[in-house]
Amino acid sequence: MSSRISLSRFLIEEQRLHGALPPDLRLLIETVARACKAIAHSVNKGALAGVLGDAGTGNVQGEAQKKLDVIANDILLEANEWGGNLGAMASEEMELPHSIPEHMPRGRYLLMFDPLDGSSNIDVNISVGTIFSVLEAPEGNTQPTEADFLQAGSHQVAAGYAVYGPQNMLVLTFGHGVYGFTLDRELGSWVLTHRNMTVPATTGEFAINMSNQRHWEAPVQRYVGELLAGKEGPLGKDYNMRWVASMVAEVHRIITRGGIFMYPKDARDPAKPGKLRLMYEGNPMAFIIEQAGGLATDGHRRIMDIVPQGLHERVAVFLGSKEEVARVTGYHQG
Ligand code: P6P
Repeated sequence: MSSRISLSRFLIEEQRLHGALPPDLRLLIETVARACKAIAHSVNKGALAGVLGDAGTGNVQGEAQKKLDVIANDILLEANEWGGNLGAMASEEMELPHSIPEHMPRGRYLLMFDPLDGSSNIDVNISVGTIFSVLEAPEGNTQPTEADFLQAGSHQVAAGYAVYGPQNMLVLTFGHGVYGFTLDRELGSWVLTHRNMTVPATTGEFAINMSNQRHWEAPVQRYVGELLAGKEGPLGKDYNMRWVASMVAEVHRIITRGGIFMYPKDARDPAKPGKLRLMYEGNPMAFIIEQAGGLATDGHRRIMDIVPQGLHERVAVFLGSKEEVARVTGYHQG
């Protein structure tokens, strides 16, 4: 019987066999994974734990917070304060970075997270998730400022997401491929179930919120029009469409069976390059998708080449199967 490989064993073997994982980064990942287990527990209990519905508060994005947004954020903050491997954390839910308390040990890493992505789906029982990204503070600075977070996504040393769905899964990369773990709820452990996850290079499936069509830029209008034209159109094949309104669920589907996910710039707010957040959604998902052989651009350039100007910077996102992402990027540059 093939022995089950736990997350801890996988991380130690990565560290020992491939030297791919410094011990303090391994400990950080284990801490985040443990926090995601606690979040999964609350999400899975739902109404039984009285955690559905609105918190009655708003976040820095001006969005109404769900109770579980706040719960998930608090779980991640508390879990990561004592480990000694972080200088600071930044959350999509909070305006400023969260410093490690003075009496706690500090380290060289910076952790960013979207504690509960897609939380508008919580009350209707559709998959949601946690997204996280890890950077190293410049010169290992253990008293980092907001400016220390403003590094291009190509500087990430690790990224991952947990998807809370029919299965609870954790998907990780450290720059040496993408690995998936499924939560064994009886044992409460993440078990390696998907080695070297790879995005199929071609696809017949696209994901976009069609209700925004009239607000898209011309290249997107043209590209989506050609997808919808199907076999009779210039692309010569029929496409299917999906939209879950939960980026984690979309990315997980795409990394599993291919696809292209798009959240384009919207003419309703010309000042904003897009809806999604570069640091908490764009960069970690771009790292994972690229490590799985896909592409991730803002329509013009590689998402991971963008140098952020602020913690909550937005970005247009086109990511997934490289044939389709290259095509839509070509339309922007044509
Ligand atoms: P819309 C969730 O709020 C999110 O940030 C992503 O997870 C998701 O892909 C997108 O926004 C959904 O946006 O405008 O379709 O509700």
